[in-house]
Amino acid sequence: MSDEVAARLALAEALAREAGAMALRMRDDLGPVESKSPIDFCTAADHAVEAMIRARIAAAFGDAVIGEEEGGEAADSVWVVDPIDGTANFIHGGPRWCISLAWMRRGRVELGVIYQPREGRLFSARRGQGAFLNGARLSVSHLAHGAAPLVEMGWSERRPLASFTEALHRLTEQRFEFRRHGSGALGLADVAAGLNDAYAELHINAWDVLAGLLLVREAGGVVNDFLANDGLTRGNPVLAATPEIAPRLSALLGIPLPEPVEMAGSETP
Ligand code: LIP
Repeated sequence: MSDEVAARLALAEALAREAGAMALRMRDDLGPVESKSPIDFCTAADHAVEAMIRARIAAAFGDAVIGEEEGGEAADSVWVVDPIDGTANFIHGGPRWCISLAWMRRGRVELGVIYQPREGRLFSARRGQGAFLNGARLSVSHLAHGAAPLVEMGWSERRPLASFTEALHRLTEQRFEFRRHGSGALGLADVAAGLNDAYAELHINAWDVLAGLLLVREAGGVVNDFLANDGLTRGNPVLAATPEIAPRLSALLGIPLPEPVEMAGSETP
């Protein structure tokens, strides 16, 4: 049987670059933004990028797609796509936004690609074969920096603001540094790259995280079982961390980790 994962990984990397170039072009003539909630917006670029990605996947493989803007249904062979993650940053003109693509086969994430066009960073992982940034192998930090652990925490209106601020308070009490940057996918990619020591959010969607969670596992990190309890369609909390702080963060944030805590290259849910 031909290597169907390799063929899809090659398409995902090419698609991420093409989608990134499309989003950059459209940024120059953004048009009106569409409000999904008082702080959650999308643009014509989000819709156009997702439509292009869907069309190219259909032409190449005929696989199902679940996307942030047009939705979709689970299937044995399904892509999970965020056309522009970090849309608020994209709208405001900042660099911290990306394209995120993951492919699942029979319920297991086999590949993930995240591309940040403004910084030229292409993150890529295939299950069991490591995580890479522009071809260079990645590793989580293992706290090699010797400073306070840095946790990026996301938040959306899907959870009360108090739950977020209480979590920040607990992190601070435990001498963790924290940041919020508005793109869960890039927050996870930076854990895989050792630039964040952890990423957490009390509720986030599958299209924001599936590629990034595979990157973190393949870079030697620990992640929660995001797909449990229908996480693919309902979303879930997310926790991804360098192993040295994963148990403490799990207890502090109330996000369970699978037992035993597995390292990169083992079975991915
Ligand atoms: C974003 C997520 C981020 C979350 C933001 C937003 P979007 O996705 O990646 O983790 O905290 O509120 O949901 O909407 O930019 O694709």
